[in-house]
Amino acid sequence: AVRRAKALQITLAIIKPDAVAHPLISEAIHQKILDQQFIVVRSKELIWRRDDSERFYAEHKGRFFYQRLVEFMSSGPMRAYILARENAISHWRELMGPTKTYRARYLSPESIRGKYGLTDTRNTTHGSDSLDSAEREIAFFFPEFNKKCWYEMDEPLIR
Ligand code: RTP
Ligand code: MG
Repeated sequence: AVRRAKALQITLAIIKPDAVAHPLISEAIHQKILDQQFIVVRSKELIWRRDDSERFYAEHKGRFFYQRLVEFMSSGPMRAYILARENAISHWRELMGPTKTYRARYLSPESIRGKYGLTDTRNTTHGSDSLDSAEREIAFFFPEFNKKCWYEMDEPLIR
């Protein structure tokens, strides 16, 4: 059967500074991305300024963890990916496991956060939670990325 490009969904994934700080952990997460048949559409390592962090997490402004989240995410290098796959958004979130480390350890010990999460804030990874947030977050990290162009250009390659 021909696997149509239309079935591919794209999402924004981040390996956060806590995981990038540990080469074996970031490598294991990267390997998981490949093992799970995601197509790595784009990836880059970068360091956020504090105001990048504040803008990206604006929806959490006022929550008790906002300051620590913003500081943590601008504390060192991270790796951002555009990943493509069928059901990329939900599949990546499933692989990450629950946000909170104690939940991840008990409910989903094989998940990325279950294995490597340090705290509820330093929890290894991020993934877009909807089509709208994927679009916004991809544009945030990769403003030059043209989704329509990528789908059209690569369709013959991914059948
Ligand atoms: P994510 O955005 O990373 O996919 O996780 P999520 O939707 O499940 O979690 P969300 O509630 O949106 O929180 C975003 C990020 O804020 C940090 N956080 N720290 N209690 C805490 O200290 C706390 N709660 C959340 C985490 O880094 C979380 O991923
Ligand atoms: Mg979220």
